[in-house]
Amino acid sequence: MRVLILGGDGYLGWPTALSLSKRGHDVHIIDNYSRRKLSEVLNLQPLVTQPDLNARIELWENVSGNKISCGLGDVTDYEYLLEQVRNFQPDSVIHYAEQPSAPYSMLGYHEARYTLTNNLISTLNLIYVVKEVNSAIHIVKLGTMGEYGTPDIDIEEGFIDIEHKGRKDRFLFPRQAGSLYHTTKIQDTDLLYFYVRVWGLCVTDLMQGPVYGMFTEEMFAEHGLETFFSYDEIFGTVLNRFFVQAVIDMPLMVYGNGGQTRGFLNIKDTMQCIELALLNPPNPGKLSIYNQFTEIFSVKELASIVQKTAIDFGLKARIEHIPNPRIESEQHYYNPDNSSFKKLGLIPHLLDEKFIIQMFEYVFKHKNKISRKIIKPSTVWS
Ligand code: USQ
Repeated sequence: MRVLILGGDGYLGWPTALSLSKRGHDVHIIDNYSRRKLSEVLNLQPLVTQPDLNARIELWENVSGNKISCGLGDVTDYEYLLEQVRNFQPDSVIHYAEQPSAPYSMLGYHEARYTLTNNLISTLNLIYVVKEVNSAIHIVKLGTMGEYGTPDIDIEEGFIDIEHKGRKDRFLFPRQAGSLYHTTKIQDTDLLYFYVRVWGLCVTDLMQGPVYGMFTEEMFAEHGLETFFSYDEIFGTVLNRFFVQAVIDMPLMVYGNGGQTRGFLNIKDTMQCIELALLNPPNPGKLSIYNQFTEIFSVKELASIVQKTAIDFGLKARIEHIPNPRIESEQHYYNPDNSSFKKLGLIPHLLDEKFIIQMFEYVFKHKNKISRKIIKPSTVWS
């Protein structure tokens, strides 16, 4: 399969490129380094600085013998994206090229505007380019479980049948986001669903939960091929942050009472889900929505799991509940369906002690690079 990855230099984009390349697909990456630039501007560097895209690709070629091609450019530039897609002629496009951080989108007007324009225009451009070049191209779009919010009913995979005053119809599942970032993902889904209906496009929208870890089969084997590992308050996600906090003897920072519950997954399972989605495109004119997570935890449960392993490992890992910088429900019902990927063959890598120790060991190796001052949250929603 010829696969174009938009945002192929990022936390998930880069390992996806390696994973698909290893499995024999032809991969082309587009990236404008926006994630690197935002980290630099905010002075929030990932734990380890990674080589630039051309250097990473060369390293991969030396290790695997497989070629990956790339374009350094911006997918919000319509003409650029059109040229790249025309030249590469992909069977599928994976769209990761979005501003991925909820706290970043809440920093202020300029950050909100950047998130909104970057995320929506990149999606709109992709839709128009696919229509122009070949409307059979399968679009695989990264959405988020956060589109659904935390409703007091079971969460279906994308759609819900509603009976109202004696009549029935099928709708997108109601969405209520908890940040501007999550709101842009809802708007992406609406855009895609609209153009699927009017132009018969072929789209899979993946509602992914928070991802943790960094070792995929390809990255673990060879040093220098790792993905970014962020632990700061803007780009770090909760479990990855707990690993770093435990290693440097900082308390594990649970926001509020920690009853916030989400569907989590190991980065290895993101790789599996992406390939399963690519291999199972919907029919033209159909939007497939899959919920992409493997296990459900509250934040305080996660903190206890990390603490238990940390103590066995000789660390203290005190848990501290700090005032919640976000506006979100801290105690709620949460029962989302995730059966589609299991039916397609996903074999989950569940969170266990062995994995947590592997993460501690990785962080320990780079302990001297950790900046304590970028960990405490200062971005507030209100
Ligand atoms: N949290 C803490 N302590 C921390 C960091 C976060 O208690 O140090 C809490 C937050 O309040 C929140 C939960 O942990 O309730 C998850 O926060 P997060 O920062 O790990 O994840 P989030 O901001 O929701 O966003 C991440 C990714 C985003 C993806 C999303 C999936 O950055 O790209 O879409 O996870 S989901 O959460 O299902 O919407």
